Amino acid sequence: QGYTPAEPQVPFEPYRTRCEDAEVAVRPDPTVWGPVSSELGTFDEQGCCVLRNVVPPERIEACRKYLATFTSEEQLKVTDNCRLVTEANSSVLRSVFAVHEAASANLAIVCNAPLHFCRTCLEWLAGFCEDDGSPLAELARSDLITRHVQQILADDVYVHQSRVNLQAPFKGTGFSWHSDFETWHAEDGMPKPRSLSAVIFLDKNAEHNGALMVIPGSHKSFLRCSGRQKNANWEKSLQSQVYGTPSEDHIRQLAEKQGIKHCVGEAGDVLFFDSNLLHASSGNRSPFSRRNLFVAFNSWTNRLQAPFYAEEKRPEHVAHRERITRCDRTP
Ligand code: 6CS
Ligand code: FE
Repeated sequence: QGYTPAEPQVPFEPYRTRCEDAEVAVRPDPTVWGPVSSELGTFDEQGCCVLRNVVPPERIEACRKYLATFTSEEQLKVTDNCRLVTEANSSVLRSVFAVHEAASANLAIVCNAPLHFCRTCLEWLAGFCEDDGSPLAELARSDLITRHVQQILADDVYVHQSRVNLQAPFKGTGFSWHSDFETWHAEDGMPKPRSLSAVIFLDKNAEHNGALMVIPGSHKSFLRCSGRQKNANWEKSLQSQVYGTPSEDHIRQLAEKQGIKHCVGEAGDVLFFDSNLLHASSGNRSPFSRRNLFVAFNSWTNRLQAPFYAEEKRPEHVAHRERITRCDRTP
């Protein structure tokens, strides 16, 4: 009898992307990983869910006050702090990263490259360190948020990325359509979409001030994106994303079938959305600000590996892989 050697096992890569052939593929992984309470009823089917009045007004107010220190005139002159991202065509602040960490941890980030930081910048950061408590950090890891996250992901969780997106009045330019997981897989090495974002509304979110738009149910597909970035793509992509944006035909195809929904709500409401849900936001032409605290949680068993489709990993303040701690688990 002739012997036929077994075919070599090619590992199946369901989340292949940044490739030649953009296409709509099926997500083989679950969308909720354990039993969830009825409060989170729409999460499995739609990939998102807004819970009302989760955060008390005093805590929202404390976050707004703290944030004002970042957006002061004085601070905006300090453009070399890597945690701050401005809009592409102006010095208007767009995002502040790593806000779930205490101020002293943030100082440590910039001190990795002390030569690049001017004296004003260091003095300003040192000022923060005297008062290490940050209401944003407390809120990001609070049980108000994490108990829902732990339920959906059915695992210990940690913060993969956090930021405040400001969508400044008149000036905010929004975000083009994308799945977060596509970037986190390609550029950060996140194996599976066992992750999600909690968006804490620090202001009212309405259609006119840049509320997040989603295609409900799109988290069940995986849209492979064409084109491979050169390195340090993140410096540009956080202002205006080019690589990792699905083809317009594929977005249309899903939106025609499943529609587009604005995730609106009041300050203190919290939106939870799957890491693979297609979302975007228009700019903010209204006179009202739309500040949101985004906290992306990943499952402890799904921690980052080497990037799947990028030469180098992104910096710690954009994708945490070293300074991570499990969030407390409530019984
Ligand atoms: O880069 C990130 O991690 C996030 N930012 C953008 C512009 N797209 C993907 C993801 O949401
Ligand atoms: Fe996103």
